[in-house]
Amino acid sequence: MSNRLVGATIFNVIRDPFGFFISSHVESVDMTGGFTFVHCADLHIGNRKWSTTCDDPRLRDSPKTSFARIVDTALSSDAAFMVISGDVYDSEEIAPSDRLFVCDQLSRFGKPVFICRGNHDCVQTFDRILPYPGNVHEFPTSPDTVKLRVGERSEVVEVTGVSFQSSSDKRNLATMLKGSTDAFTVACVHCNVGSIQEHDDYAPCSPKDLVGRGVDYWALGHIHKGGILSKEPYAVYAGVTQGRTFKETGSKGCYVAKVDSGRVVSCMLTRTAPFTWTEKTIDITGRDMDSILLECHGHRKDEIVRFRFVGKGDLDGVLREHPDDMRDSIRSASGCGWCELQVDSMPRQTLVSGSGSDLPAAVMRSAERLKQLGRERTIEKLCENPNMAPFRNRLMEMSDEEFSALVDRAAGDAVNALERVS
Ligand SMILES: [Mn+2]
Repeated sequence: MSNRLVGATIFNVIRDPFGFFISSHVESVDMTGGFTFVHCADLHIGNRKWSTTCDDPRLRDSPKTSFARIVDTALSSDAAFMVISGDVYDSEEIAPSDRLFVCDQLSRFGKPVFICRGNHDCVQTFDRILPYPGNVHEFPTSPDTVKLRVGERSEVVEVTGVSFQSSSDKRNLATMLKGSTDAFTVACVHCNVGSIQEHDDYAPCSPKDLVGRGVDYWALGHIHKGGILSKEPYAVYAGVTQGRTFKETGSKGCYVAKVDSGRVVSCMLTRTAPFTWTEKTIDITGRDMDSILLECHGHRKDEIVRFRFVGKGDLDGVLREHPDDMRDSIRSASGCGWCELQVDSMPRQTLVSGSGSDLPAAVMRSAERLKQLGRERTIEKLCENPNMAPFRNRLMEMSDEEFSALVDRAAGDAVNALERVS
C-alpha cells in the first residue's frame, strides 16, 4: 500500500489466534512508526543428504545453527514478526529432537511467526505430539489471513498464506491469495514463480500473477537460490538457509525487511549459514603446480569448495594418480575448510593426430575411428565386450558431448601410459 491509513473502521472481522492482536475496530492508524520483519524459507531441518565427503559434525547441525542465528537476527533487529515460507523440514522422517529444536527456537523468538508448508514438509510427523508454541500460526491448505498490530505506533499488518495440501501440489497457490488495499500485506507461500526448471514445478505461477493482488511483500519459498524477484510489489525468495550441495552456492540466510509508511524501505539478506558452498573452475593448460596452488588461494575457513579442473596438461595425471594428496595440498593452500576435486581435464597430448606408425598413434587412430562411427554404434561395439555390457544404459544416457569426451579421455589415458613406459 502507498497511503497512510486514515480515520476509518477498517476491519469488521478480526481473527486473533495469538491472543495479543488487534481489537475489532481500528481507527485513525498512523503508519509512520515503521517496523521490521524477518523472512526465511527452506530450512530443511533433518537433512541427511550432503553432497560432500566432509565429515565435520558441524555440517550435519548447520541447518539448525542457521535457524538459531535467524532467530538471533530477528531478536536483535527487533523484528515484529517472522515469516517462514515452507520446507521447514527436509522430510517427514525427522527425529523428535529436530522438532523440539524448531519449537524451542520459535518460542525463544516469542513474537508472531507465520508458517506455510511446502512440498518437503506438507506431511509432518509430530504435529500432535509436539505442537508449535502459541506464537506460531501455520496456514491451512486453503487461504487464510491474520491481522496484527506492530511497531510503536501499532500499525496494522496482515499476513496471508496457504499451505501445500500434498507433496506435489499443482494448484496455483499465489492466485489464491490477495491482500487488503488498506493494510500492508505480506503473502507467505511456497511456489515456483515462472516455473523455474531446476526445481519441481509445484504450485506454479507466473510473475504477472503476483501483481495487482493487494500484496506488498511476497514472502516466497521453494527456489533455493534466494533473491529479490521484483520490488513492485516486493517478491522475494529467501533461499535455502544452509546450502547442502555444490549447486547451492553463495551466502545463505534470511531477509530482514524494514517497512515505513506502508512501503518496504529496505530488504537485505543477512548471512546465517555456518557453511558456504563454492565452486571454482581452474584451467590446467600450460600451468605448473605452483601457479595452480596460487590460483586456489583466498578462501575462508567456512567454505566447502569444489575445484573443477579443465583443460589439458601434465597436471591431469598428477590429479588422477594422487587425488587425496592433491586435495590436502590444495585445501591447505586455499585456506578453505574442506575441498573436493573434480577432474574434468585431459592429459597433455603430444600426438595431436595419429599419423605415426607407433603404438600411441594407433591408439589415437582407433579413438578417431570410434568417434566417426557415431555414438550408438560405438556403444554397440564397446558392449560386445562382456565387461562393458552392464554399462550400456549408462553410456546411452550420456550426451554426444559427454560420450566424445569419454572416448578422448580413454585414448588420452592410454597414450599417456604408453608414453610413460617408453
Ligand atoms: Mn526446499
